[in-house]
Amino acid sequence: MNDAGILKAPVWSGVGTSRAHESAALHVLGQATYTDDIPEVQGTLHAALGLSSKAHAHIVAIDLAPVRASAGVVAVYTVDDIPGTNDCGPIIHDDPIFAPGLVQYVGQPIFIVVADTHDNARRAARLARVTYDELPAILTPQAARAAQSYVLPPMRLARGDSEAAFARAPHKVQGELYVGGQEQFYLEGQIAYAIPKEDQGMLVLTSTQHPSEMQHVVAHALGLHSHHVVVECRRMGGGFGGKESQSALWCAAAAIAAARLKRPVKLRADRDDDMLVTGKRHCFHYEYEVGYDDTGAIVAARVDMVTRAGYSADLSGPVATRAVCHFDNTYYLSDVEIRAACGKTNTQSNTAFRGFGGPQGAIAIEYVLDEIARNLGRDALDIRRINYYGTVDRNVTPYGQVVVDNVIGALTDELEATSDYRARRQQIDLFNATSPVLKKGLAFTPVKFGIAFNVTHLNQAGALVHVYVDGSILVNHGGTEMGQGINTKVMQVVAHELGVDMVHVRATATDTSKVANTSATAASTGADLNGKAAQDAARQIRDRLAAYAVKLYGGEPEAVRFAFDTVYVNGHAVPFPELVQKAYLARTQLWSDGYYATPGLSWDPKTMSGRPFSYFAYGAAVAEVVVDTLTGEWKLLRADALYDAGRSLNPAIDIGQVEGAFIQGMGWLTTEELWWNDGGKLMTHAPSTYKIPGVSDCPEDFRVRLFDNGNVEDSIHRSKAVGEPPLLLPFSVFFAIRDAISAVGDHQINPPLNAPATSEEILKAVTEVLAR
Ligand code: MTE
Ligand code: LUZ
Ligand code: MOS
Repeated sequence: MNDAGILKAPVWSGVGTSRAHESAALHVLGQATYTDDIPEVQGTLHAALGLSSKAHAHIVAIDLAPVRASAGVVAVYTVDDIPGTNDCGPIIHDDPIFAPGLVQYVGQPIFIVVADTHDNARRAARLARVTYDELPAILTPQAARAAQSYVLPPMRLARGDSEAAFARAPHKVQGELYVGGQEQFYLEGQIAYAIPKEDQGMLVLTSTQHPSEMQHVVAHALGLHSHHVVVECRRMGGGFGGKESQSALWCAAAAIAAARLKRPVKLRADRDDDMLVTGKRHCFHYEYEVGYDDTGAIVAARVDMVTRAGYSADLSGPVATRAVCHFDNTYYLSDVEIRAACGKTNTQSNTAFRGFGGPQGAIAIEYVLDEIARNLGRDALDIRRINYYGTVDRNVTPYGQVVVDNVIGALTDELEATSDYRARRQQIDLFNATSPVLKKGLAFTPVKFGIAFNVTHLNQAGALVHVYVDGSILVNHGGTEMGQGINTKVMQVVAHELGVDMVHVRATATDTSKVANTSATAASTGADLNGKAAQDAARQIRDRLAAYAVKLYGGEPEAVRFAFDTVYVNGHAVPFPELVQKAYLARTQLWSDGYYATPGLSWDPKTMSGRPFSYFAYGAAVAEVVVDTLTGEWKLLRADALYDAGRSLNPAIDIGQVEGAFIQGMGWLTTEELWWNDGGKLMTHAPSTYKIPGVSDCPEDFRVRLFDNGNVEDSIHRSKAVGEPPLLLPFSVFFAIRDAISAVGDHQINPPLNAPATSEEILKAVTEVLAR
C-alpha cells in the first residue's frame, strides 16, 4: 500500500478508498491484453501505409508496380479503392483517409499495402515511385498568420474596454512568447485490427479513446450503416488525447483493406510512422500587452494567439476555444481581449493532448505575471495572489461563467506552508549569492481548470450493469481505459451501490454494440460521466432487489441496506448472492442500463459565452531547480503538488494521475522539442531524437497530496476530475528555471524564455541576460 493507501472506509465500501488499478496484476505480469496481443484470426494479413515525402504537392503520377511486386504483397489500395467516403475527420470533414491527388504534409498517407507479414508490408510501402508537382508550404503558425491561412475563422473573446484600460495603465508589459507542441508518445502505438463478419459486417479491434467515432468513420468509409460496424477496445497503452480522433485513419484504412479482401487485416504503426503521420499538441505563439498598477494588479490584458493547426481542422477549434477559456487561469481579468487563430500549415494535423489547449492558454498569463513580479521586484507568489479570483465578487470569468467553487486561496495557503516556500526562497537567495555558475530557482504556480467538454452535447454517457444469478457483476460503460483507472473507479461506484466488495465486479471491453453513441473518453470527464451512468444502472437494480427483499421479509424499501456483501432488510441479513438467486427465480430483471447528461451547461460559440464547465478543479505546485548556467543543464530538486480531486474516488489512482501529469507536462515545457526541417519533414520522429522524461528526470523529493474538498456540484460522490488539470502543475518547473536564469542578472531582467526550455534555450536566455 502506498502513501495514499490510508483506508478511509472499510474495504467493502468501493468508493473513496485506494484500491489497486483493476488490471494492476495483469500489467505487471505482462498479461494485460492490448490490441496487438489479441490472438489472430486465421488468414490475418498485415498492412502498412505509404506516406508522402513532400509537404505540399500535387501527385502527378504514382507507380505502385514495385510495391505490388515486393515479397509477400497481397494488395495495394489508394483513394480509388475506398467503397464509401474518403474522410476520417471528426468535426469538419477535411481529413482524407488517402491523399486525393494532393498531399498536404510529409507523412500523409497515400496508399495502404497489405502483405503476409508486418515486415513485408513495411518494406513494400517504401517502394512506391510518386511524382510530385511541388507547391509552396507553410510550416509555422507565424507564417500561417502572415498568409492569413487558417483552418477555421479566428476567434475573439472580450470583456470591458481593454484598449482604454491598457492606455491608462501605470505600468505595462508587452512581448511575445512561443510554446512548442508535444508528441503524445503513448507507449502502445496506433493500431487497428479489422475482421470482416457476415453480411457486410465489420469488427474493428483498436486502441481508441473514441469507439463510437471509429464506428462512424469506418461505416462511412465502407459505405455502410453504423449497425454494420462493431468497434471494441479493452484498453489502451496510453492515449493522452492522441487516440481521440486520430485513431480513425488507422481504423478506416484497415477496414477498407479488410472489406476489399474479405480477410482480417491488422495495421500497426511503428513508432516513426506513428510520429510522422499523427498530430500532436498544438504549439502556440503569443503576442501580449498587459497593464498593471503599483501593487501588481492587472488592469488590462490583451493577448493574440496563433497556433499550428496543421493541414486540417481536426479538433483545433475546440482546442483553441479551451485555450481562450483558460487564459484567465486563476485570475480575475476585468478588461480583457483574447484572440486565437488556428493557422493552417503543411504539417501533421494537430489534435487533442492532455489539457486540450487549457495549458496553452494559461501559460501565457503565468508568463506575464512572472514578468510583472520581476518588474516590481516582488515575489511572484504575492503578485499571483493579488490577482486571484474572488469568492463573492471578482468571480466572473471573461466568458461569463460565475466561479462559485473558488478554493485557490485556501489551497495556496496550504501549499505555501507545507512546501516551506518562504524559507526556501531565502535559502535559495543565499545559495545564489555565493554560487556564480550553479543557480537555483523556485516557483509557485496555481491552476484552475474547467471540467466538461466545451462542446455541450458531448457531456453524456451510458452504461450497462449485469448482475448474474451467482451474484457476480459485470459492468460495461461508454468510457475507455487508457491506464487512467476509469474502470477501477466505475467498478468502485457499482460495488458501492450494490454493497459488495469490488472483487465481485468485473469491467469489460468498451464495445459499440453494448452502449451506443458514446463520447470520447476525454476532457477528463470519463469517470464523472460514466461513473454517474453506471451508478444510475446499479441503482435501478438495487431498487428492484430492495423491492423484492421487502416482499420476502417485510419492512420498507427505503430502509433496505446493501453493505458488506449483505442485504439488511427488516432485521434479516441476507447474503447478496442469496437474494439475487431468489429474485431471479421470482423473475426480477437483474440487469439495467444507465444514462447521465451533465446538467446546467450552455455555450454560445458566436459570443464565446455561457456556462461551458460543470465545475472547476484547482491545484498548485512549487518546484525548485538548479541550473548550470554554463551548460544549460538543470535538475528538478524538489516538487510539491497539491491537487483538488474533490472527494477523491480513489486517492491512490488520483495521486498517480497527478504524478504522471506533472512529469508529462514537465517534459512538454523542457526537453520535448519537435523539429521540422526546411522541407517540412518532422526530424524528431523517434525516441532517439525526441526526449521524453525518464525515471531519472523525476525529482528525488516529490510530494504530491490531495486537497480535501467536496465538489459543490453533485458530481459522482462529490469527486472531481483528475486526468488533465495536473498537467499545468509543472508550469512551476518552467518558471523555476526562468527564476534561476534571472538570478544571473540579480533578478533585474526578464529572461526571454520560450518553451520547451531545452538546455540550448536556457543558454540562449542566460546569454541574453548577461548581455543586457
Ligand atoms: N492517464 C494514463 N495513464 N494514460 C492516458 O492516456 N490520458 C489523459 C488522462 N490520464 C491518460 C491518462 C487524458 S488526455 C485524459 S482526457 C484523461 O486521462 C481521460 O480519462 P478520464 O476522463 O477517465 O480521467
Ligand atoms: N472539448 C473539450 C472537446 O473540452 N475536450 C475535448 O477533449 C473535446 N473533444 C472534442 C470536442 N470538444
Ligand atoms: Mo484528453 S486531451 O481530453 O484525451
